[in-house]
Amino acid sequence: MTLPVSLIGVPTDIGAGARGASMGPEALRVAGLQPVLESHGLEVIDRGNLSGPANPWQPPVNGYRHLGEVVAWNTALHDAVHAELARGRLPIVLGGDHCLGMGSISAVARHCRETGKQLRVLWLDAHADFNTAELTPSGNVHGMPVACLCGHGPAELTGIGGHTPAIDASVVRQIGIRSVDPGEKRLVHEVGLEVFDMRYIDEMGMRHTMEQALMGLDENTHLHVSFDVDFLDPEIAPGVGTTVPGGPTYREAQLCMEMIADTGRLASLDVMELNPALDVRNRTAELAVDLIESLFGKSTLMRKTSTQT
Ligand code: Z70
Ligand code: MN
Ligand code: MN
Ligand code: MN
Repeated sequence: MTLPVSLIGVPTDIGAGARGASMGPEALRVAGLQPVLESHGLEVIDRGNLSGPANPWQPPVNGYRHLGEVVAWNTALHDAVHAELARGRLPIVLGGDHCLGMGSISAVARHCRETGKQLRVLWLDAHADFNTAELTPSGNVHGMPVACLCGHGPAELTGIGGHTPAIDASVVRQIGIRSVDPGEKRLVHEVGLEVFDMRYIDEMGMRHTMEQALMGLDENTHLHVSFDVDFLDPEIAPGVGTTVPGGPTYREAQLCMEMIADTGRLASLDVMELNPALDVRNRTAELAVDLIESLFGKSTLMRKTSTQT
């Protein structure tokens, strides 16, 4: 399954707690994302950047910062992602902060409903992104997208795909989690979200973790990966707004991506929270491109024998 790829830049940091993720799309382009994918035989079209409101950098109102602007960006992204899927293409969303996961995944979920596909979402992140207006310590909507997608949030956000909730919590697997706020933790437990946190990865290893997270996929599965670059250990990925120590190493992250590639089911991707203002000589962008290359099947010798059963 080698679907043609469409790159969609979404240059905003509207939901973030630091400015700069708005420069993420261009940093990924400068790091060579398109030619790297093309070198593996993929057909790639860069659709350029979406546009939307500027970041007014205001304090929270009723528990949300910039709610109207967040809705505007996510509505535009929903439409763009859905259009690519309807054309039979694989959208790669170049973020932008992770509030954009709402527009992207609501479109993927809608497409799955329309085509009878089974959805699986892998959420690679240091954070659970499961806050609500009542629980959030910051008001930053990039800490809320998974909760909103599961129906916990304001109607303007939970209804973006025209179907509330956009997804059931049971389709999500979170990997790499190591920073969850107290109220957020309660809600994650309440909805029974499946979380493979760093403790789990430390004890069981990345191979077993990914075997569990990818269990139950079949020919009818649409696999969506939402990759928050702060998933990675800050030693290797300093260019993000919210670094949390103790993340996956380079080797663990590579294995994670390779095992996803081996399923052959990847059908849409978000690359979020890359912040060039905080990066060192575009190093984090280059690492992200390197990992995306593995996600699309870059292999060293003998790859298919070791982890497939
Ligand atoms: C915190 C909050 C967050 C990303 C930071 C942080 C959330 N839980 N998400 N960086 N990607 O403010 O809600
Ligand atoms: Mn995130
Ligand atoms: Mn569709
Ligand atoms: Mn994060």
